[in-house]
Amino acid sequence: MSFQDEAQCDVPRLSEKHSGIPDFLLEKARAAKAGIFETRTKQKTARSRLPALPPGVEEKIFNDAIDELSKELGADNVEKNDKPLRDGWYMDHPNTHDLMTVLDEEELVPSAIVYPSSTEEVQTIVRWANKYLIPISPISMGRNFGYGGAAPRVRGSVLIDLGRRMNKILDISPEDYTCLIEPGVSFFALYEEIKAKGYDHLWVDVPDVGGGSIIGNTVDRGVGYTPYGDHWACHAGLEVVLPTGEVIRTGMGALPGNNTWQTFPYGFGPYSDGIFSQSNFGIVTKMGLTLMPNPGGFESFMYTFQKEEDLHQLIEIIRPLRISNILENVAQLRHVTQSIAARGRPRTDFYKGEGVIPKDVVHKAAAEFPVGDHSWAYYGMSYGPAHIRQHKLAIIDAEFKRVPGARRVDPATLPADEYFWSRDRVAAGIPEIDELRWVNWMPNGAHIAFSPVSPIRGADATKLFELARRRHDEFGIDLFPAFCVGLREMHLIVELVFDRANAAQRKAVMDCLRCLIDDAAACGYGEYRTHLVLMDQVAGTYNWNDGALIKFHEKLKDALDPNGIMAPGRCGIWPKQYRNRGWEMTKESGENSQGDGVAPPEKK
Ligand code: EUG
Repeated sequence: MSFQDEAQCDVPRLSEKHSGIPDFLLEKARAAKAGIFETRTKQKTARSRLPALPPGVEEKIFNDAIDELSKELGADNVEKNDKPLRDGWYMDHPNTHDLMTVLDEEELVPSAIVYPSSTEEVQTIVRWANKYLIPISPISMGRNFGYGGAAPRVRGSVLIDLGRRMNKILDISPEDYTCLIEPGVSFFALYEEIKAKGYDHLWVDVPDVGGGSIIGNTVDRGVGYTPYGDHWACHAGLEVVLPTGEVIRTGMGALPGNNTWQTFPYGFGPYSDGIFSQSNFGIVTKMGLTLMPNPGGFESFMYTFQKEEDLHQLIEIIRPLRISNILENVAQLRHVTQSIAARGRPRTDFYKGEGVIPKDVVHKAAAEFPVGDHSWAYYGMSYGPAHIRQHKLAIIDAEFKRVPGARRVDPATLPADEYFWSRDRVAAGIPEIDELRWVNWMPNGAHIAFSPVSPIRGADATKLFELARRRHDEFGIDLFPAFCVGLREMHLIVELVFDRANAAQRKAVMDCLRCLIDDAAACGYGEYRTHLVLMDQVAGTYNWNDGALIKFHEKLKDALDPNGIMAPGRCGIWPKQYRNRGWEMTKESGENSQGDGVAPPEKK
């Protein structure tokens, strides 16, 4: 299919496909797709780097192994990744590569993709991988965009696409406000099911875009925007297939006949769930999740602040309000450049010059939109009945207005398609698709995130913002920062948007990110999450006491995964077979993701 043909086909529906769009977002998704294809020039080309084989496995042995697995799972459920790579877009995304690739698109590709239908079949695949020493890389749905999408870290791994056939909502408990789900359940799907069942008293917390897997997002420790925004903190119970093929249930799930798996997350003994988030120690096949009670009312609010320097004072005001829960949700504080880009128009609509878009151009554009000119915009939500909201909103208003030039934006003045309303829905647990729009800033738009964590302090916010600004100016990249304020910390999310068909831009973005990570670490900041190609560098910054934590992870890895087959390199954790062979990606390794083979199997 050419990209012109791709542009023609309709958006997949949730009623037809586990990863599809719910009907209520269909028109919006069609419009989003049209916007993306309007500026797409990247052509699909023939593959130039075939075959992609697992390291250390000869082609003949690989082919025999794949045939054997096809017999076990059915030929339809095992496919080689040897056809031209089709990018699609957010709603029709590839599992063959990273749609938002920052490297050559053929660098991080699996050799084959397999589709298990059950936990037992996942065990079968894991045992098969151990037999042939083939690295496997699980995805739930593969929508981890900005952090690697569906791609494996080791080229030639066999990708396990869990979501296609394991996408059941196994339970929703309207009494306990919990659910139990499989990897292929998206935020869209759970939201729709709760609505269909008429459970109006249950809310789902959703991230900026709702197409992703709930399990995938949660085990990568993603965030959403209601008081239940810390997804990992809100999960309760896992079922995990270990790298040697055994299956365990954590917490109360280990007690046969229990009825508390989703209501008491800890069980008895060590709390092992943590090692299955941001790791390569197991494949999560089921997860419990607590659901928020409908708060009985909600009201979004938005304030704008005029000067970039207001950031310091504002963050100081936010901290006590957030910790005391007057500010109740993971709100976003967004920079004006991103607000402009969120309108979904290409940068060239605003500016045709080279280099970073000038400030006066941004402010002039902002002044013409309904919200008006500003430097920062705070999007928050107050929950509960009107009289309770009023109490909290009055405190917030008095505090925010201490910043000279602070302005409350009256939602009644904002048209229905204004970005504010998309934030309003997300903070009310209604999934959205709008967030994608700033990717259109560039033709063939792609994004990759720099996501450092800091305390909620003005000095830290300013330091990180200035650090990001300096490096973006140096590398000629427009700066899109948003602060997401948790309870006692904030995630600064800087999305670097680039043309993925432009090798020079991809390199500038990579070079910029490598500098940002080092700069941040030099000031004591670390990332909460990162892209596959940056995981070694980020893991390397968490190196207190001569890398004691990294060594501990390696010890766990070698004990749990003696053959080193489970997602080698993910989160910077390499099994012993790969260590000291140059697999780590650093500034020096450039675009090369591959080391010098793997150690041969030990004689038994
Ligand atoms: C976003 C938010 C994230 C993240 C990546 C992207 C949204 C962009 C809070 O976490 O990790 C504004």
